Amino acid sequence: MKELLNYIAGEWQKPISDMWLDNAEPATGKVYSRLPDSTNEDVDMAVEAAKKAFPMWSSKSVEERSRILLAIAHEMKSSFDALAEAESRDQGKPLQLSKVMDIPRAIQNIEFFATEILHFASESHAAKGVVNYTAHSPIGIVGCISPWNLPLYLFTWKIAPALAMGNCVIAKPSELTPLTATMFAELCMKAGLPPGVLNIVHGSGKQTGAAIVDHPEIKAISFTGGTVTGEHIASVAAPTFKKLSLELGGKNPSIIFDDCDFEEAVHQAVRSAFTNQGEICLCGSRILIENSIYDQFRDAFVNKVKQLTVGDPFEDGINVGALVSKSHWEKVLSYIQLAKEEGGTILCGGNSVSPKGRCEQGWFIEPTVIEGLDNACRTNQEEIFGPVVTLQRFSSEEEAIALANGTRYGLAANVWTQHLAKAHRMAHALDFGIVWINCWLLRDLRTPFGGMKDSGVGREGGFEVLRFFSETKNVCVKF
Ligand code: TXE
Repeated sequence: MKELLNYIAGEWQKPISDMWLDNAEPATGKVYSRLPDSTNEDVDMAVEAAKKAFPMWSSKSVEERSRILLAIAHEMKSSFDALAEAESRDQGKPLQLSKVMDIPRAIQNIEFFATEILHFASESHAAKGVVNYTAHSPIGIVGCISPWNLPLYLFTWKIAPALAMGNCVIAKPSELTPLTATMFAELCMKAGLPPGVLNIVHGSGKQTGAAIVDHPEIKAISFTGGTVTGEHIASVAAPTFKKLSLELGGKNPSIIFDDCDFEEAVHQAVRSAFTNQGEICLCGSRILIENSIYDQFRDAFVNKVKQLTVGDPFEDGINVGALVSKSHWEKVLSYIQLAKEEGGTILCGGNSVSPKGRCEQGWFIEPTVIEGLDNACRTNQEEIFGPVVTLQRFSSEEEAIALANGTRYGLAANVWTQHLAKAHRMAHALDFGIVWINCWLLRDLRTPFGGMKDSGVGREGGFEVLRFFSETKNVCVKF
């Protein structure tokens, strides 16, 4: 069985406690590797390595840091196929998706922040006889904790800006998807990243994640994951005054007006609902449809959903792979049961799937569409994070806004209308960190990324994240 190790001080390290976790392939349900369940001692060792590396790394010129990050991106390109295969095996997503989304974006993350740092500038405020300027310096040692849905994509989204800014990093990928982060460490070695600059410590959230959050010498935490975990991290970190960036869950609406480009709206609503088995925090899981086209849209939508194929992520033409873990698979199935109990009608899907052959024991669920539920029920309020969506009607802009805003979450919304003024009105009225008009998951890495309400605190991306990963100082000079 494959053994994954921690990457500390530029070397592979076994967990000091010799505690291990099993890692399964979602498509087969079988354990195929194991990873450290690291403790405080391993995190201490990583922090010591980072402390040693920090003076050297932070004093490198931005050009030098940029060059090393670009060398890492180059190594990733050389290992593109191996990374894509590992990601699909570990996470359950179709291989094709890893090839067109996860791995290209992970490479882009590194390249983007490697070059963005060359253009990062701060403000200056001139007045009579005095000038103020803002200086940004690296914080020191920072913690990056990432989830299992887009493993290498979100891992690199955090560590690249942290490293570019001159920090040293203690990173923990999700214990459910540790493989590509481990491969990434190998590529960092090849690219010449100095030892201790990036340290990857594997393990469970409760043990390893908690040790990172608790550590007094880790000055900032960037976390993506569930809202409940985010609440917990905030409560633990607040008394220590660590900087926190929390990117949490969502219950995102896709809002379909009767003046939309119908074919495109149907196509993108399906994509937004079921890409990555619905396991993307930005997926549109509540589809709100204007009354006048409700029946027509529902029928076209359901018809398209029925054409999606579920099965082995490594087979050609598969649209929906396996859910990441048995417990998550059970959770999603329990929400389908709940939707029935709440009075919903299943228009398609609703069952687990057991494909013939090697994937018979895998964790698959049919893409599921439900109608007939009101906005207040749990199915419409709680994040399911699987291939399950609900349809609801609305008959005015005001009602659409009230339904869309009527949850605790505020991550992303997408709006479908050809009416320019209506599109802008909606964008302003929606309480979401991202509003896509006539598109979905169209990302420009320069833009601020994050949620309102219980979807998180802070913004990633662009220059925002470089400010997060730095200390800001006002320097006031009188002359
Ligand atoms: O997330 P967790 P899980 C949502 C989604 C999903 C739910 C639970 O609703 O069903 O979260 O998924 C680490 N201290 N999203 O259980 O537990 C953990 O090891 C420090 C939304 O996987 O939040 C992992 O590395 N760290 C989301 C990371 O936190 C802790 C993406 C996320 O795990 C910790 C994934 C602790 N006490 C799930 N407990 C999105 N918005 O993108 C756990 N961790």
